[in-house]
Amino acid sequence: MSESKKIFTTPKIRKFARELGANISKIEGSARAGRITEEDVKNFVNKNLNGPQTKEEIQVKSKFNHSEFGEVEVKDISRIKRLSAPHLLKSYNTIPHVTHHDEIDITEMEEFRNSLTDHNTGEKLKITPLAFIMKALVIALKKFPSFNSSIEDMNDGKITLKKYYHIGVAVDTPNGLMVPKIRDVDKKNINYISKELREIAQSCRDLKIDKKEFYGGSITISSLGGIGGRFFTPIINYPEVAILGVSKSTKKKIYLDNKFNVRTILPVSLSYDHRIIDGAEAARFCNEVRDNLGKNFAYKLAI
Ligand code: CAO
Repeated sequence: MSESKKIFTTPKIRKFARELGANISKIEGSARAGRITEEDVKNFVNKNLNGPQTKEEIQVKSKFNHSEFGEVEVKDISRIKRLSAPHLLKSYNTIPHVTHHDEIDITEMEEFRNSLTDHNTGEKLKITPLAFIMKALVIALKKFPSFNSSIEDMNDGKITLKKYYHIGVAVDTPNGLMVPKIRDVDKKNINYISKELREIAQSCRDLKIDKKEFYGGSITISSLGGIGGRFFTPIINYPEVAILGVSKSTKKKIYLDNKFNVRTILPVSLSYDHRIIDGAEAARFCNEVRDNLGKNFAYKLAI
């Protein structure tokens, strides 16, 4: 394909291709006058996913015939996994990731969360810890705007700083991982955010969500807190520049005020794009999130 080939498509399709990590200049358009459609982008992504790319890959692939070693079953990989694969690969291969781990004392936050009741019925409110974390994150994003940014092309020397606070949340579904956005978290209270998260996660699991909900985020939270584990290294959701991994909180004995105390400790793992964010800035950002969930009681303002 020649370098000077004209590309006929809409800005929306260009954006769609970019989000999937597909090079639009390599896609053949199937519509009138060679116009590239959304279907062309999907076909291109699928084709590139299925075919080995290099001689080495072909060699490695042909080395294994797993059925020689015992019974196997070959199944289709889900469509969502196939669509997200190039996106993940692009992030992993192009962004220099560093992951900063920290532990946050959320004892008071948990006491506060568990004390919340409905004004009318007096019943205990069921609010996910994630709603508190989202609020704490937004306050930190306001103080550290580079975490709420994107770079399209390092060579053009430009960074886009976002003035909105749309937090992506990784949702585990039977079909694979989806990352819808909770929009304008700065303008919503914790109870509302918690409800919205429940509803949006259900829509993902029922495959009843519009794909536009997956675009235009500030930063992503990947929470394994309801499942288990301690610390992991989340992959940044390109074109964002950071992602906060949240693990399961546990009770720990901590030396505090000259004695051992039992405290609730939340492990977090912040992966960031080292081209934009330095290690010291990441540590300060994490301190800010920690203080917002801890001694600043910032979440109390957001009820
Ligand atoms: N520590 C301890 N307990 C936690 C916790 C944490 N960090 N986070 C949540 N919990 C508790 C919740 O309070 C809830 O307890 P109750 O049932 O007693 O109320 C329970 O764990 C289950 O939570 P949940 O996972 O159903 O709900 P959530 O709001 O915490 O999370 C969602 C919502 C959509 C993020 C989650 O369901 C999910 O899909 N998680 C998986 C995400 C994933 O796969 N990430 C990895 C991607 S790879 O980077």
